[in-house]
Amino acid sequence: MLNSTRLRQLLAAPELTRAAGAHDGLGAALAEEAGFEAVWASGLGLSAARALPDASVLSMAEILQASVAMSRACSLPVVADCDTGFGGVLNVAHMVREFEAAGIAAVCIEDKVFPKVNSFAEHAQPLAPVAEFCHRVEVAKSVQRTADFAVIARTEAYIAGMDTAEALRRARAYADAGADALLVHSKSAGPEQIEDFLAGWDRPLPVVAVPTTYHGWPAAAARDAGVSMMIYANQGLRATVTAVRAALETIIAEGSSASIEPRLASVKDVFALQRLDEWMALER
Ligand code: SPV
Ligand code: MG
Repeated sequence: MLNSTRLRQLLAAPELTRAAGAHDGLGAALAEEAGFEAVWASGLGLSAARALPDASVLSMAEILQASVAMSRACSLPVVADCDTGFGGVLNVAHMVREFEAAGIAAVCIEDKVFPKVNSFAEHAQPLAPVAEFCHRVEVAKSVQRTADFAVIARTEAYIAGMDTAEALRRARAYADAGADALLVHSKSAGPEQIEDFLAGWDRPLPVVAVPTTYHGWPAAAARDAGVSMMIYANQGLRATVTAVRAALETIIAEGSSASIEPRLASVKDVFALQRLDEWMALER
């Protein structure tokens, strides 16, 4: 089954789909091992992995290559965070064809202005005009070659300080332009904005949420409120920073890694994630 078909099934099912943010194949393999149903190729994660800002610095080819590495490393569908679409509508068309041909299940584009900066950064978050973003969605949908490849439209209305009426106005327009799902982002401490949005949502499109700041919202409550997919976009990345920092600081402070060895993954564990045995069996 194509990854795109699998994602479509997940989004149509009554159960909540949980996607884990990742930035490499190892992160995708860990997402699958933990029981997630999808992988989010995170722009924040991919740029942070290179210690670069999430500010439209990475090229489409870099995001594509990393997304493919994640897709190869697991059997889950990958949703690629494609920011604003890497330029004009021609870039959007090229992007759709490349990600689709590479077996990525879906791309997500957001209604900010290129170059964008991460939604949590305390910088201006200007939005594109609705008609312009609708054109992007229409072009994206018009150039795909397989039926199930999905284009997820993301509104940053709340991120830009606008209200639910504006978030819904934008989301409805993107749905009517042909988007397959709608991601509504929020940086508030609780889920109230998402709940308000869902209360007014009157299109058949699945709604996607990213519980970074409203992390106390349980998956079951989100499902009951009408969310189809939750993207845990950066919890893995942040866990990595904490764990690596603590381990490396300990080695410098204590002169050895002895005290933390019980908490470190074994080399054997790493080999298993690399599927070393499967690979070596090819030689026999
Ligand atoms: C990302 O993971 O790059 C996202 C989600 O776009 S967020 O960082 O929460 O904006
Ligand atoms: Mg992003």
